[in-house]
Amino acid sequence: MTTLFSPLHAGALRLSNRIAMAPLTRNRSPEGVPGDLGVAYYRQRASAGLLISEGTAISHQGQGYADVPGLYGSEQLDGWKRVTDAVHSAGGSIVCQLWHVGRVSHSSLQPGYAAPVSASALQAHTRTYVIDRASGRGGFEPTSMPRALDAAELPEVVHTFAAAARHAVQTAGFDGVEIHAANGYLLEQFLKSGANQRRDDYGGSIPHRARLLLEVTRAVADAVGGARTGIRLSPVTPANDIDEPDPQPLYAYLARQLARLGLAYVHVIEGATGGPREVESRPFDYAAFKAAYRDAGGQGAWMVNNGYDQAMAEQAIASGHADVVAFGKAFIANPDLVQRLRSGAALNPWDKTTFYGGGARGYTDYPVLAPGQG
Ligand code: 8OZ
Repeated sequence: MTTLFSPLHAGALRLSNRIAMAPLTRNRSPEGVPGDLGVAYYRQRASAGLLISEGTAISHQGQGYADVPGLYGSEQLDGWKRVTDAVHSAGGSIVCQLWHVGRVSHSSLQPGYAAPVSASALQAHTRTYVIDRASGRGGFEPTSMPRALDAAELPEVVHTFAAAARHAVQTAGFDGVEIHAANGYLLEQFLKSGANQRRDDYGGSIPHRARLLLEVTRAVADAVGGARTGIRLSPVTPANDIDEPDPQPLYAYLARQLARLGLAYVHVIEGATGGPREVESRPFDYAAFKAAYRDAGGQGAWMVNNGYDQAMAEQAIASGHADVVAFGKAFIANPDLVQRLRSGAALNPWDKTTFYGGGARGYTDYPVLAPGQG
């Protein structure tokens, strides 16, 4: 019988179990460079079947939060290489989450204090995390008004995703990449009609709205191989003020198109990211979505996320609902989550106040089970 602890080949990725660490923003990489603490944090969690890095900006323009890591400077890539070396030495696998926030940014985080970019000049009613340099204090601030990207700029966006993917794998030593196409960031701003009012070939119909996402995914798969490429999707999340009134046909189309690209995995956030697993006004049939992918020949691993506890995760694997389950907050507080789930040991509770920013506290100091315990 397949369980959470059964190994899995997902494309070129080798998972020692079906428990993934979800991508988790931690805001501890000044100048976008992961440092010693980041190395320790990921190494501590290397027993996950797959570590997915925190969202990592593909460009300065793609930055939307203070002190998140990047992939566009050599020091950033060197910092990540130290992380991936540590994870590999500990027997783990790690992919890099490729992130462009689009309009979910603040001018103070943009090159030359410019306006952030999006599909349309529509401001998101959401907030982003900035750090006041004078006082060193962090806090959430409203996002800035974006400008609409010109169609002529989109090839550069696609190219930047592909270049970041190549750097992640070839220079920084990641086993693969995950395209962040969820949670109201740039690719969802094109995909979902609530943020896209374009009248060109990137707005309007489903194929037009899905076009940028698919161009990016093809380019990334060409750069590093589909077998080293995953994608994260969130069909109904309202995160960062995004909305799609009719997600089922949109995601059915995506499923059919993605099925052709030979991806390692598809990672689906079920419900509202970090919140309820059902969004009342936006019913969604996840089984139909997955069936559309499989029926179109998609062979990537199916990864699910959002509010799973052990019993739900075991059921998801046993029933075939999913091949892999990603855990977020539980991994923040339990570096040895795999061992704890295997042995039935109690889980450490998480401390929300140390999720974003700060130092070792709430990052690398959660206790692990003593040898022989659990
Ligand atoms: C929480 C805080 C900041 C960013 C996401 C990258 O929603 C994020 C994120 C989450 O995907």
